[in-house]
Amino acid sequence: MGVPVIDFSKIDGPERSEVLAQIANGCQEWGFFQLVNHGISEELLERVKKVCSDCYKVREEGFKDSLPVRLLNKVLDDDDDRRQYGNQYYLEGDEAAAAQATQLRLQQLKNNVDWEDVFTLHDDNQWPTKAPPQFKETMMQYRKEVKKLAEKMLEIMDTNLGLEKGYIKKAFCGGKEELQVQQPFFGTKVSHYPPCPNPELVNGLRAHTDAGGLILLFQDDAVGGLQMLNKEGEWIDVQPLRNAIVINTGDQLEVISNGRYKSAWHRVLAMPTANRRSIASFYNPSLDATIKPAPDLVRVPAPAPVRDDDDDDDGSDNIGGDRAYPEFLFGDYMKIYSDHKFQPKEPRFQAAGSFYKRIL
Ligand SMILES: O=C(O)CCC(=O)C(=O)O
Ligand SMILES: [Fe+2]
Repeated sequence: MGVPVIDFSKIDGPERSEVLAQIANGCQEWGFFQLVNHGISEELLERVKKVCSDCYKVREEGFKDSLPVRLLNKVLDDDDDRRQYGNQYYLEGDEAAAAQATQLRLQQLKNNVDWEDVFTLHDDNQWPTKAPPQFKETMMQYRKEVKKLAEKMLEIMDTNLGLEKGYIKKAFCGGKEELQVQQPFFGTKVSHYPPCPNPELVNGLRAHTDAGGLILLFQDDAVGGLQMLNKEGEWIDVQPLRNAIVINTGDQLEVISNGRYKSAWHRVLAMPTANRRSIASFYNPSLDATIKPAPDLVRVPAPAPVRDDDDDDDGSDNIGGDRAYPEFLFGDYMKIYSDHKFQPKEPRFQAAGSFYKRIL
């Protein structure tokens, strides 16, 4: 079984409450779900696929000289040399140490590189110079549509979390939406995962949780490889589904929802023979926004009971508050994330939180 698939066309009809419940379940129980009939036209999606695939035909040569390819070749060459000529450990007769050294190099490769070629688009980016015709026009149109979908989805999350409509967007603007000084950051990462001759030695993209807010992914129709870690701790496929949009929630929605929406670990496996295309759009807070749990989602300590003889009061509300996340600047979080993307998120929250306290 794959991640939940939700028919989004029913959100504005009589079945709205069922769809809201499906989305709530996707956010709370999975952190990943897929939308079909999401309102972005098939015609536009077909054009997006075409221009992105054409783009990679142009970039293909460049990948042959990229870091992952060079590192993989180096590990394989070293291994060949070792087998052919023996290395220092072999010469000393220590085969176990020789095998261990090889293992270490392989592990380093797996820990340090991703078998992917990517570039990112945002509102003020330089457009790729070697892009095919219609790339810019198509991607601008696509980004506009996906951004609209992101904002609609965030309002649904407001409703599902019992927050005032527009709360999350406003939080992404540092609470100053109307001043237009801090705007959410909206980026689109165009990724290509070329075939990998040794998929057992390297990942397409190492396991991580996403740093930001809401992620809307338009993945390949046919070539799989994306997996998420479910609540039971199993890696399961995010199954390719033609022209669907995959939604997942990032670390900042985990904080704002005070842990109700946990960002899920995910990874991309390298594929031995196929090219995989994916286009991930990130709707993130402004770098200047202060992020913290929504106060309405934090239980505050109840006032002390006035009477001692109140037998009905079992004190269950009086738990001293349950705020599970610190307050921090999203920009600080991103700086920490850039060096610790492939590590657990909790120390990142703590580090950004301590930094914030120090500058107050
Ligand atoms: O390529 C994909 O399917 C996922 C990409 C991803 O997880 C990311 O860019 O953070
Ligand atoms: Fe990701």
